[in-house]
Parts: sequence; C-alpha cells; structure tokens
Amino acid sequence: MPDARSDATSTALRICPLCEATCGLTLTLSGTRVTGARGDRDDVFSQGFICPKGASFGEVDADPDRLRAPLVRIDGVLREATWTEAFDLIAARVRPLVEEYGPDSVGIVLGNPNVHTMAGALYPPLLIGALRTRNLFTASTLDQMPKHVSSGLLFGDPFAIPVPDLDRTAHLLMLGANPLDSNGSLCTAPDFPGRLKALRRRGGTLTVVDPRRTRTAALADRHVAIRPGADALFLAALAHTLFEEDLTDLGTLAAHVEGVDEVRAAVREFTPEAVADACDLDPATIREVARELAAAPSAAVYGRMGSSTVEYGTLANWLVDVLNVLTGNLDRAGGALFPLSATAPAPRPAGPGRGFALGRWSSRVSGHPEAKGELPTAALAEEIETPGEGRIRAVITVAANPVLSAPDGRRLDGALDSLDFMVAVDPYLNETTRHADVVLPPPPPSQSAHFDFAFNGLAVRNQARFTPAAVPLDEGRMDECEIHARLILAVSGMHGAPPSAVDDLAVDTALAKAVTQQHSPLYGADPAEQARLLSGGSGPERRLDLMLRLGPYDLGLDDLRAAPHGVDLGPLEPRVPQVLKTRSGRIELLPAPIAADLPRLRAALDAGRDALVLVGRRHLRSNNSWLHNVPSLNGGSNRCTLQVHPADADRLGLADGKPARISSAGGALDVEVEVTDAVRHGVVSLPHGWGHDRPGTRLTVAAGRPGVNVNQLLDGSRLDPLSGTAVLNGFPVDVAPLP
Ligand SMILES: Nc1nc2c(c(=O)[nH]1)N[C@H]1C(S)=C(S)[C@@H](COP(=O)(O)OP(=O)(O)OC[C@H]3O[C@@H](n4cnc5c(=O)[nH]c(N)nc54)[C@H](O)[C@@H]3O)O[C@H]1N2
Ligand SMILES: Nc1nc2c(c(=O)[nH]1)N[C@H]1C(S)=C(S)[C@@H](COP(=O)(O)OP(=O)(O)OC[C@H]3O[C@@H](n4cnc5c(=O)[nH]c(N)nc54)[C@H](O)[C@@H]3O)O[C@H]1N2
Ligand code: SF4
Ligand SMILES: [Mo]
Repeated sequence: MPDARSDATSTALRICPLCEATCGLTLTLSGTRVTGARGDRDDVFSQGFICPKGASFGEVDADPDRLRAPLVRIDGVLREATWTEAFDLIAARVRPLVEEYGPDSVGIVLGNPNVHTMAGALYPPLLIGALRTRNLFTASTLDQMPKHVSSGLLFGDPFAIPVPDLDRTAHLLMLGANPLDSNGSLCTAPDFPGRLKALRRRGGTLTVVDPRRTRTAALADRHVAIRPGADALFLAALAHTLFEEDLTDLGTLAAHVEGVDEVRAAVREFTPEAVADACDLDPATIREVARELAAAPSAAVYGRMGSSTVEYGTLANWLVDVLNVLTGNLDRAGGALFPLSATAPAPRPAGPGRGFALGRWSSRVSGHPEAKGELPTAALAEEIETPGEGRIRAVITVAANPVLSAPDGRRLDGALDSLDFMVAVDPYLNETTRHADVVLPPPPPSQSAHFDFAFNGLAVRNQARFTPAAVPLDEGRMDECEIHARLILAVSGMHGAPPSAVDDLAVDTALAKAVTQQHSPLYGADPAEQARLLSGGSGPERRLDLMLRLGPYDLGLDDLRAAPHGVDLGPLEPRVPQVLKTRSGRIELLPAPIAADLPRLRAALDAGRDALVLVGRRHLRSNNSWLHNVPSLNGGSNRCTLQVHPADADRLGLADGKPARISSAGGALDVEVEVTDAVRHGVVSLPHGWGHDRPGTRLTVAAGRPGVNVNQLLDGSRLDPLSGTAVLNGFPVDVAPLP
C-alpha cells in the first residue's frame, strides 16, 4: 500500500461508489493522494467505462470540507473531539432515553450512500436489531419502496427485483427513468448508455415514457410524453389491450402463475380510450405500444423514479411486472430476470414460503402502515414533534440528508432541533448533520475497502468484485465499519467492548444457522472451525468471506483478492420457481392489497386534471444532495433552474433567465426560469438536492451556488399509500413571474 510520506506515483483499483453503475476505476496516486481516476479497462463488468463523476473521484475524495475528526456539541457549539469523547457521550445519552421511554424513542434514518459502502450494508441491520426500534426511516420511501412492496406481494420477497436483460433484449419499454444522466437504477449496468446504443445497433427497439424529452428519450425509437402521475393508468391500458387483442402468452411461466383471470377482470375498465385523457395520450399510441411489446421476440418493461415516487407508485411497479409476466418475458433471457449475487444465501429448494406481510404495525401519529419494516420518511417530522408515548426523542442518521431529500425540510429542521439527542454518521457538516450532538465522520472513499452487497443483486450480469482500501487510513481516521460497530456497542449497553465483538457475533449467528440448513454449503460443518477458516484482515472482511462461502457460487474472499478486476459469473439465468417465497409458491399476480388499491386508480380516470405539475430531474454531474461541494461537478449545465415549456411560459408571463415564484402545499421558492421544449406543456421541472443556504454548515463550494430545495414545495402529506413513498413527481404547483 502507498506510503503517506512518499510522493511516488502508483495506481490502485477502486469500485466507484458514486452511483449504482459500480464502475471499476483505476486511481492514480501520488503518495497517498488520489491525483486522477480513469476507467479500469480490465474490469470484468465495466470494461473501462467512466463518467464525469467517477473521473472527479480524486476531487470528491480530497474535498477540504470533509470532516477529519468527530464533532461533539458542547455548550451548544459543535467542536472537534476525540473518538473516545464522541462514543462516551453517545453511550451516556442514548441508553437512558431507551430505558426511560422505550426503544421507539430512538429513530434511525438511513440514507442512500449506505448502499455504496460496506459499512452501510453490514451494520445498520445490527443497529436496528440492537435498538429494537420501530421508528426506522430510509431513503427507500423517497425512492424504490413501491418496487419492494410489489415484489414482496408478487414473488413473496421484497428483494426479488427483476432487472431488464439489457444486453440481450430485443425491446425495452422504459418508464420514468433517465439512465443517460443517472447511469441507471435498480438495474446495475456500467455504461448503460452504451448498452442502449448496442440494443438499437442489434436491431432492437427502445420506447421511453417520460414527460420530458430527456437524453435517454432522444435516443429512443419512440418517446411517449405522458402526463406525470399517469403511468399506472397507461400500464393498465397496456394490460387491457393485451387481453382484449388476445396478445398474452405466458409461455413456460404459466405453470407458476396464479391470478391471470383476476387481473384480466381488474383491468377491464382501463381501456386506452378511458385512460387517454388522464395520460394525455392518443389511444392509438397506447395500442401500438402494447402490440409492439407483445410482438417483440423478447422484451422487458422497466420503470424507475418517475413511475415510483408518484401517487400510484406501487400500482405502477406492480403493473410493470404484470406486463413482463403476461408477455412471457419474466424470467427468460432477453426479458426481465432475477440476478443471483455472490453474497445471496445459497438458493433453498423451491416451494411455498412465508409470503410478504404489509402493515404489521403503523406509524404512531398518522397511522401509516409499515412496509419492509420501515415507516415513511415523510412522516419523520411529525413523529418527533407530536407529544405522547412513543415520541422520537433521539435520532441517529447514517449517510442521510433528509432536510434536503425529504418533504418539508424547514419543518424537519425544527423537529431535529427539538430532539434530546442526535447522532450523525456523515463526512459533512450539512443541512441535516448541523443539528447533531455528535457527528462521526467516515474516511474518504480511497481509504475504505469496497464490495457491492446491494447492487450485485440488481446487476444485468452476475459478477463479483472486491477492492481493498487504495490507501491507508489517515492518522486519526477510523474505518466506517469500526465507527458503526462502536456505535452499535455504545447504544446497546456494551460500550467499551472491542468492535470485533459485533462482527464475531454476526459470524457466529450466521454460522449457527447455516450448519443446520440442508441447502447450505456448510450444512453439518463445525461452526467454530468454519469461523477459524475465514479469511480477511478485519471483521467486515471476515463477514464478507463468510457470506461468499455461504453463497451460491464456489467463492471466497481470497478468490476475489486473486482477481482484482473481478470474477464474471455469467449472464442472468431463469430462477423461477426457486426464487418465489409466496405462500402459494407461485407468482400471485393479483395480490389482495393491490386489488384493494385499484378503486383509487379507477377514481383517477375521472378526477380533475391539474393545470401545472412538477417533476424532478437528475444531472450527470450531480448526485442527490452531496456532490455540489465539488467544484468540477457544480456549474455549467448542472444548475437549479425551473424548466418551463414555451407555451406555459407564454401563458404565465415567464421569460427565460428571469425570476419566478413557484408555490405548492409546503411553501414557495424563488427560482430562475429556463424556457425549453424538453419538458412537455403543463409540466415544470426542478432538480432536487439543492438548497445549501442554511447557516451552520461547512459546504463552502455548495453554499456559493446554493439553489433552492424543491422538497420545500411539499408538506409531506402526499404518499403512495401502500408503500409510504413520498410523491416527489407529478404534484400540482403554481408559477408566477417575479418583478
Ligand atoms: N424531490 C426529490 N427528492 C428526492 C429525489 C428526487 O428525485 N426528487 N430522490 C430521492 C432519492 S432517489 C434518494 S435515494 C434520496 C437520497 O436521500 P439521502 O440519502 O437523504 O440524501 P443524499 O443526498 O444521498 O445524502 C446522503 C448523505 O450521506 C453522506 N455521505 C456521503 N458519503 C458517505 C459515506 O461514505 N458514508 C456516510 N456515512 N455518509 C456519506 C452525505 O454527506 C449526505 O449527508 O433523495 C430523495 N429525494
Ligand atoms: N447523475 C446522477 N446519477 C444518479 C443520481 C443523481 O442524483 N445524479 N441519483 C441516483 C439515485 S439515488 C437514483 S434513485 C437514480 C434514479 O435514476 P432514474 O430514475 O433514472 O433518474 P431520474 O432522473 O430521477 O429519472 C426519472 C425520470 O422520470 C421522469 N418522470 C417524472 N414524472 C414522471 C411520470 O409521472 N411518469 C414518467 N413516465 N416519467 C416521469 C422524469 O422526467 C425523469 O426523466 O439515479 C442515481 N444516479
Ligand atoms: S457511472 Fe456511476 S459508478 Fe460509473 S464512474 Fe460514473 S458515477 Fe461512478
Ligand atoms: Mo435513490
């Protein structure tokens, strides 16, 4: 490993943690400083692809605003402290709250970067288990929870998420996703843009459904500029058309599906004519899209943010896979398949499972049902503010910035400020962490080992890659895994125990279970001996090694170390019925909670139409709320402007480059107008993650171009009821020019 005292140049491999594409990077180092990054041409998965974010890895890594030491609030002021002082304070403050007010008095908030770190994959489940709180909030209810709920209901497993077989499909119907800027989501595919171009080069077709003419839509054979929020209606009409024109063909899947006739009846009213007005589409177009889907030799339907964070998000996500099933494309090459990651438990034999339960408990104040053990992040503020038994008095945020990423940040600001105690595991002093009593900063990514626990299970090709830390930990730094382990000990009454105790317990628990499971590769083995055999220099590496050994491939951590550019495990393969965990052991195509939500969708057919609604957008040189502090990623076309169609601009008296006031239920914002026909009429677009104008933060570059927080327009009351996911796309707004 490079030496901090030397300035000799060298290179090191690092999987990029900045988006779901998980590209392999080759870092150039001067001593221990990252001076550059290029795509690793030998990476088995990304084969040299890199985007501007990855290319700025060195700048992201070396941001001078990254916190170097823990911060502890003393007399109201956050000051640098030692790790011992920080964990002592956590231990002294959290346990008494739990003892006096119960486990639910501590809320846990997990943000998106947890899926981009080993620590975030391995420890939060243990933290939740240690605290036994039901007040768990994550970025999932601002994102993909509708997919988890839909998969839970259809397949019995919320993590069984079919991904489009990008490299082999003949037809991709994509809704509410813009992978040319996002690089893909719930579909891990380095160089997604190149893979879409390859699809078209081999004669395949791409249809993009999006109210904006995105860079992805510009690449498509067909762009369907739907009215926001109407995807579920559009998809129901596609299903209706397949039935009406006798175009369904489940193929070999038929033996594993129940409820097809029930779905046929359920979509009867959703004719293309009936949904046309709500979608603002020609019925003939809807029929053509359905026919093309049915006629394609293979096809995949794929939906993301724009069909998820909307009023009918779970219904839309359910319909995506209903269409994959009805056209026989689920679980076949070229369709939508279930990945099998190297750290997934070895497959158990096919057969009935325990099924997926929804709403096992509800949130205290508004009675929102839990989904996958989580409550809606949009309800976090009220759970802190509302007095009574079960009120949240302390919050632990890990890699989360809900003040910007969730609805009504101003209210959340006030709520976090009123807490008895708050801990943040975060590299920055930002809009959220400024409220903390203790901030525990992880090291920059070059100093952490990496393995993608989550994204390998969502990847278009099975593969496994591990990159050790590229450079050693700086003096005074603590590995994020150790931070998490010490945090767990501090809040669970074991403060002072060695952090390895947490990993040992996890290893022992997993081994004790595995040796009793007949389908496990370690069935019947001696757990103590297996624990001794584990390879890895640290607790988390031993845990990774164990998960690999318990997994479906004959792999261990040493194999991954011996293959620094990764191990290719082949294309996705059919997994039905083994993957199913429903009570019936079959795909349950019309689950009861979905059927119960359909009347709401029927009502939407005749509901009034809003004159102007807002949708979000992402920019290639941005990532949610936390990359605006990197100079090369902030500026140019990455700006927080309100995009308005020329016809709407005329109607409302708005002019390009001029200020306007936009308002909705949660408040009003002053923005700069950008007139462009890339948004359809009746739709305006404002990106999220901006609004870096609050005092008490340390984000020098971001504060210089703060932008506005789009989520201030929301009051937190608009949710997809089945998943508790906030409606971030397709809500009504008013816009007026400012003098
Ligand atoms: N209006 C609107 N709102 C949205 C969205 C939208 O499209 N429109 N998108 C939603 C989506 S999809 C998501 S996923 C959420 C994201 O919501 P969040 O996860 O709350 O927000 P992020 O901006 O990703 O912030 C992550 C935090 O993690 C910190 N961080 C960065 N790297 C690390 C690390 O290595 N370790 C730790 N411990 N912390 C780290 C950052 O400093 C930051 O504080 O936002 C949602 N909000
Ligand atoms: N560069 C960059 N990359 C990122 C991120 C980032 O912030 N920046 N964030 C990462 C994260 S956390 C995620 S979850 C992914 C998200 O990845 P994507 O889902 O691909 O990203 P979005 O840009 O949010 O795309 C949503 C699209 O839906 C459209 N849309 C809005 N409303 C509707 C609707 O009602 N119907 C339809 N059909 N379309 C609609 C929007 O116009 C937008 O083009 O990106 C990840 N990658
Ligand atoms: S596409 Fe994503 S993973 Fe690849 S270099 Fe860019 S930010 Fe990193
Ligand atoms: Mo996300």
